[in-house]
Amino acid sequence: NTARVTYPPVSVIGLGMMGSALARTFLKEGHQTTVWNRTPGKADALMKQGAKVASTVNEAIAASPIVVICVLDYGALHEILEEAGELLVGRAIVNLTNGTPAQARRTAAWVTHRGAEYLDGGIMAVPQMIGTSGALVLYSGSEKVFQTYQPTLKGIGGVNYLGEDPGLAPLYDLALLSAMYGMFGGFFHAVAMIRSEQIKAETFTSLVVPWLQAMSGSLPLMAQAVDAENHQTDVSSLSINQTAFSNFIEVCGELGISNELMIPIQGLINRGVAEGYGADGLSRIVELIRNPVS
Ligand code: FVH
Repeated sequence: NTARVTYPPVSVIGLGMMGSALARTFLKEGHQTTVWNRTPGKADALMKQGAKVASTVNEAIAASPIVVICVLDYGALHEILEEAGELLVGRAIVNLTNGTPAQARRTAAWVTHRGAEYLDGGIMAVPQMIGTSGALVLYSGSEKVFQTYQPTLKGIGGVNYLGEDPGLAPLYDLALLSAMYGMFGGFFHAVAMIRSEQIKAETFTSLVVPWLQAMSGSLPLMAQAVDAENHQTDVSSLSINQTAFSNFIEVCGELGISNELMIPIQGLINRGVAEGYGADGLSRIVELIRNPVS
């Protein structure tokens, strides 16, 4: 039943690469946008585009009912918010700083205790994507803030509200980024292999992209296996992967490249086989990660 506010004034705190992109987008969308950054020079370009530049954090917070914060980490966020005191009362704090679920939950409790409402967000985009349909921001925390300011938040990119638990957005964010880093890691290792034989990375990459696209098609089936806790396979067993993996490690020696990215995966496969799961498929690795050896 909360009223939707289409163009409320917005304050943006933190004008790094991401914060500046957010402020630019709010300005383009037609919001009165007030900005603050620890290092003042970073506000100059935004001022020329019509932003009001606050000379203090408190001035920025006082300027708008919704305050979007995007700084280095939660340590910086708390340094900033601790200055605000009574000014926080009644405001919507939307924190788009990268952090952990526990950090988000603690911060939500801290902010709420001071009379404000807290919405956490995980930005699944780089600054250049902000304001385009390619950007997605995951939100969790105050549903009232999400509903009230949804039209404003949609200016940044697509929205996905995950629920009242403020820890959910950073959990999904870090999990999605983990998947991304896994893909990048595999790609970097593969390119290092190819380059050691003087083959152009670009030539090779034209094979990598469709290969990874084809392999990503197996992820929903693996997810089903994880949810069902049934890792039986007619595709590829841990045992067969264990045998293949010794080739992945041996080729590093042959090519004179590092095996640092491959060793942890080999360790998990070896542990799975040693624990009696050799006939299971690769999805068993999720259980091995969830049950680390102490
Ligand atoms: N850039 C990206 O692609 C990613 C996309 C996904 C989300 N991340 C997260 O966004 C947060 C900010 O990242 P950023 O790219 O804007 O980072 P920087 O350009 O390095 O700017 C950092 C800003 O933080 C301010 N800051 C740092 N420490 C403090 C402090 N103690 N007190 C107040 N402000 C602080 C810094 O201020 P200054 O150095 O200019 O004075 C910048 O405004 C981050 O969580 C990413 O993980 C971005």
